[in-house]
Amino acid sequence: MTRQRIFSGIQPSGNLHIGNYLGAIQQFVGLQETTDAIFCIVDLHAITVPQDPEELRKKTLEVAMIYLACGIDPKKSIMFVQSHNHDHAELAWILNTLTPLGELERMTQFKEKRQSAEKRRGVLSGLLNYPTLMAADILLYQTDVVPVGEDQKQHVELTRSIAERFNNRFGDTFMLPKEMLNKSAERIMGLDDPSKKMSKSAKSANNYIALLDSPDEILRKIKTAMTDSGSEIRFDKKAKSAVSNLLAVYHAFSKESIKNLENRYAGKGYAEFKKDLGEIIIAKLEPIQNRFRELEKNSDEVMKIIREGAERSGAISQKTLSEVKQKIGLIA
Ligand code: AQP
Repeated sequence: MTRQRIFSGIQPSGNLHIGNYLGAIQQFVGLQETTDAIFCIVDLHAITVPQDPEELRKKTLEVAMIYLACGIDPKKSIMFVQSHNHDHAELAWILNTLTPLGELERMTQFKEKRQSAEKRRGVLSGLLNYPTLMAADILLYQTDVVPVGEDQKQHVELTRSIAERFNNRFGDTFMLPKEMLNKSAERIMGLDDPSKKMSKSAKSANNYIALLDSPDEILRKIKTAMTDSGSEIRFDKKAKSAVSNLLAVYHAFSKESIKNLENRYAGKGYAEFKKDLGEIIIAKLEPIQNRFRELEKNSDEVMKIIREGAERSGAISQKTLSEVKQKIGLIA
């Protein structure tokens, strides 16, 4: 039986946090054992909002090191930087010419990011076209499954309709991909605002626990994380959204059931619960941080891995792109 192809990406747009880890990277590590896995550092997506070039260079290499430190193994998967494989930008342009404006304007992420962009420098058309670039990323590899957090589900659905439209118009070309969510951590919410998802572009670093935060920083952020009225530690997303989010994080890291956690902390205050949670996060992140520090000393080796990854990804994407170009009438 042929292995399923999976593809996913992360933007080098800020400090990777436990939402990115639990919602995405942790799944990637397991999936590389049983699937044909491709992981991308989507730098072309990261420039759809105002960015600092020096920071982008630094963060791109940092995401590569975090992938490796979390357990992505280049012998089992392909790992590369999006802009190193030009097929992504080329297919994205072609897909843009086939995607109605209204479909892009309806995307929740665009609507949310547009609001903060408007306050700063105005909305860039790249932000609107983000989902067609993401569709190109996925469709170039004839991807079966896209492991993502819940916030990206709508973009995978759009990818499917773009692929269907292309297949109907030009004949069967693209696989129709499906999203795969990590049910226990599909949407980790912000520590300072449990009504919005944890996000690396949040205004305050108190919104998230970065994968590279120090133990002191982690304890401080958990200690100051929002809680709800009443001291009960109970999972109830509506009435106790902040505590429910902390319980979800606790469960995702410890694998202990929410019911067990509720029983264990019955009659105890937030302070003890938060202290234990902080310590669990520190213990889970410690080996990742240690491996990251080792990789930092070997950045040439990391560059070699991503360059080889770009070549290996290009060998696959080239086949799809050539077929697309031929089908839409571009001459070779
Ligand atoms: N809060 C979250 N809970 C669960 N999963 C999440 N992901 C992001 N935030 C959460 C998943 O992480 C992967 C990488 O995300 P991305 O870099 O493509 O950008 P994003 O989805 O827009 O995530 P951020 O952290 O909010 O970044 P910024 O602030 O730069 O936009 C995706 O699979 C995502 O679903």
